Amino acid sequence: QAAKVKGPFVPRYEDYQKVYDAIAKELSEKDDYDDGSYGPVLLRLAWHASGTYDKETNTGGSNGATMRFAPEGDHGANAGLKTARDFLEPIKEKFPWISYSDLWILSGVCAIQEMQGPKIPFRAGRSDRDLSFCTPDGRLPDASKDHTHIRAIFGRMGFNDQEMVALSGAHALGRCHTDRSGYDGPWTFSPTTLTNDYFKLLLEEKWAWKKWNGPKQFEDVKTKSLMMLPTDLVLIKDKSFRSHVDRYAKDNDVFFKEFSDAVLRLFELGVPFVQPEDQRWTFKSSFD
Ligand code: DDH
Repeated sequence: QAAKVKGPFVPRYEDYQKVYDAIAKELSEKDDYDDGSYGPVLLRLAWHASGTYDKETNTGGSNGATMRFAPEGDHGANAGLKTARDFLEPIKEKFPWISYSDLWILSGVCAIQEMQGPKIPFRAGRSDRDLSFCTPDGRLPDASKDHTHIRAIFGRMGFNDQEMVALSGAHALGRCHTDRSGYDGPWTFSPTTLTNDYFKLLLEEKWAWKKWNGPKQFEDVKTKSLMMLPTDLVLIKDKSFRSHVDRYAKDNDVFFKEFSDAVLRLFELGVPFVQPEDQRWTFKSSFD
């Protein structure tokens, strides 16, 4: 009689859904952070892990989770993201088989869906790499810059104008922190729910330079409780960007569809997947 041999554990859809559920549970339980959710900072971690991608050299991107190491973790743009990495540490302990790189991206997917955003289909297969894979500083956008910079940074990742604007809609979520970026305040009145309000507010509110001794940013003239970065205002000053802001402000469904497509692409940049494109997984949300 053949002995029962237990092969290596090969995680499947159900296993990743369990990780998703564990992140969603922590998100709903730890509701005393910031505006009531770790969701925005988890999304920012996934974006900053992915947004280092360079299509010419095929370096950077979410494969590797190299932000764990000092050179990249200490880049100015990544200030404050240790909060997100620490939040995920107990999850990693509970599911040691998942790579940090897949975990960070799965948590970005979970954050978007749990904050009532669209479904973001997911593929697994990222592997963690050592610090020799850290990307050089300066690959992520600088909020003080103009349209040339935005196109250079996102063009390097392979995105077009429409995708750049769609991705920027993530600023419906979360806030700026003076002790992280130096900027201050949220973009919308509902920073823990994904909506197209970022685009609506860009168009409908009057924006003026905030009078303070922090970095140059805008505030809404009416309530002075919302903010926009210089790079946010560029989206309504540049004609091509503006055409997409108009479309997204008018129709939340169009925004959700194009945001989902662009985020999916962002999260997959530079990852050598085995799982085929037509077999992505869509996870159930806690409220499905
Ligand atoms: Fe962003 N972002 N982002 N952003 N971002 C900040 C916060 C958040 C820029 C600058 C800043 C994207 C694009 C850009 C999120 C998601 C995304 C902060 C404040 C700055 C500064 C950080 C702090 O002080 O804590 C610039 C510049 C750009 C650009 O496009 C030119 C994109 C593409 C995304 C995305 O997710 C796809 C989120 C979420 C936050 C809120 C974080 C938090 O802790 O809250």
